[in-house]
Amino acid sequence: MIDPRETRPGTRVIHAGQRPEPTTGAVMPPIFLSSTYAQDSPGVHKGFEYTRSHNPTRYALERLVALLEGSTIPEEADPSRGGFAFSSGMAAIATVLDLLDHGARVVTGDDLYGGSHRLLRRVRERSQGLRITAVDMTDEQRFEDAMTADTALVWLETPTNPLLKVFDLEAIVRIARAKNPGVIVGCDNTFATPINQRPLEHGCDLVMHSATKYLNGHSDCVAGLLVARTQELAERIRFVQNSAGPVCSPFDSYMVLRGVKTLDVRMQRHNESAMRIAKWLESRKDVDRVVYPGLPSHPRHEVARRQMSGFGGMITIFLGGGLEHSRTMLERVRIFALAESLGGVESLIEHPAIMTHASVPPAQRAELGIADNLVRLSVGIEDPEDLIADLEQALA
Ligand code: P1T
Repeated sequence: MIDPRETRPGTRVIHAGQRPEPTTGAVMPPIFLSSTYAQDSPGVHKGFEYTRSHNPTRYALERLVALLEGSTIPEEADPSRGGFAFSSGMAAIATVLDLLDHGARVVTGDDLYGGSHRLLRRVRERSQGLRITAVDMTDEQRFEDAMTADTALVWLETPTNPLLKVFDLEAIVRIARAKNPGVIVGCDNTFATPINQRPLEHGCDLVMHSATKYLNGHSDCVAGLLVARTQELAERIRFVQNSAGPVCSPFDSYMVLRGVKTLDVRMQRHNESAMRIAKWLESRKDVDRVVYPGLPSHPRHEVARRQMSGFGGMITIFLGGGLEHSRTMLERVRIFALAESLGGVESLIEHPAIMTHASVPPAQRAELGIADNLVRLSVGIEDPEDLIADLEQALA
C-alpha cells in the first residue's frame, strides 16, 4: 500500500489510514458494533478489549483525519496516529480542557462558536476554576500582552464563527511559545477543513473539528475530532478520552468516514460557489458589508492567502436595516434553509444573535459586532446560480 504521506489531499481523503478488512477483503470498513472482544487468555487479545477504548471503525476514521491534518505519528506508535473521534465537537473541546489542571490559565480568541463560549465560561470557569482571557488575536500585540508564562492552553478558531476573523497561526504559535514553551496551542479548524488549512503544519499542537460540519458534510450526524501533533500529547488525550468516555459511536464513525471521502470535491465546490456569491453580495447596495476571507476587502486577506489554500463556504453579511429586515429576509429564502449548523451539501442561513450565539452575553455580542443585522450563510454545493437567485428574491 502506498504511504499516504506521499499522496495529495484528494487521494488521502479516500485511502489514508484505510485497508481492506482482513477476514473478508471488504473495501469499505465494516461497522463494528460489538461493545467487547474475546480474549485468548486474560490480557491476550488482538489489540481490542472494549469499544470505549478501541474500535476498528472509529480507528479507521481517526487515522484518516489524522493523516489529512498531516500527522507524522506512525501507526506502530499510536493505533490511530494521534487522531481521536468524539460524540460531538463539544465533547472534543471538553476533552482538551480535561487535559488542564484545576485553575489553569487559558487564552482564547475573542470570537468563538457560542457553545464553546458557554462551555468555557458557564461550565469550566465554575467546575474547573479556569482563568480565561479572551483576546482579538488579529492584534498580535494584544495577544502577546494577554499571554503569560503560566498559560497552559491557547485556543482559537480561524476563520472564526461567525465573524470570519483570520488569525495568523504561525505568529500566534511563535508568541505563545516565547512566553511558555510548554503551552498547548489548539486550533478549531471546523470552518477551514484540512483541505483548506492544516494548523499542525503551522506549528499548532492540536487541531479540532466539529465533524458534524464539513467532514461529515451531509447534516446527518453529530461528531467531533481531535488530532495531536506529538505522541506524548496523543497519549494524554487517549487517557482522558477513555477515562471520561465521550467517544464517537461505531455507526457515527462510519457516517463521518463515508462523508469525508468526498471532502476534497465538496470543498472545491464550496470554495468556488462561496467566492462567487460573496462577490455578488458585495456588489449589492442592500448589503452593508460582506465578510469572506477570499475577498480582497477582508482585513486579513493576505494572511488568509498565505495560510489557506481555499477560503471555505462560510459568508457573513451585514444587511442594511435592522432586525425586522433581517427576519424578513431569513423567512423568505426558498433554497437556503433557515437552520443552525453549517458545512453540509445543502445551503443554510441563520441569525447568530438569536440562534447559534445566543449564549454569548449581549454586551459581549455588541462589543464583538454580532449585531441584529448580521446574517451567516453556509453555502452548499447546489448550483450557485440557483443560490444567487434565491438570495436575490429574498433580499428584494
Ligand atoms: O455541534 P458540535 O458538533 O458539538 O460542535 C460544536 C462546534 C465547535 N466548533 C465550531 C467552530 C462550531 O461551529 C461548532 C458547532 N457550530 C454550530 C452548530 C453552528 O451552527 O455554528
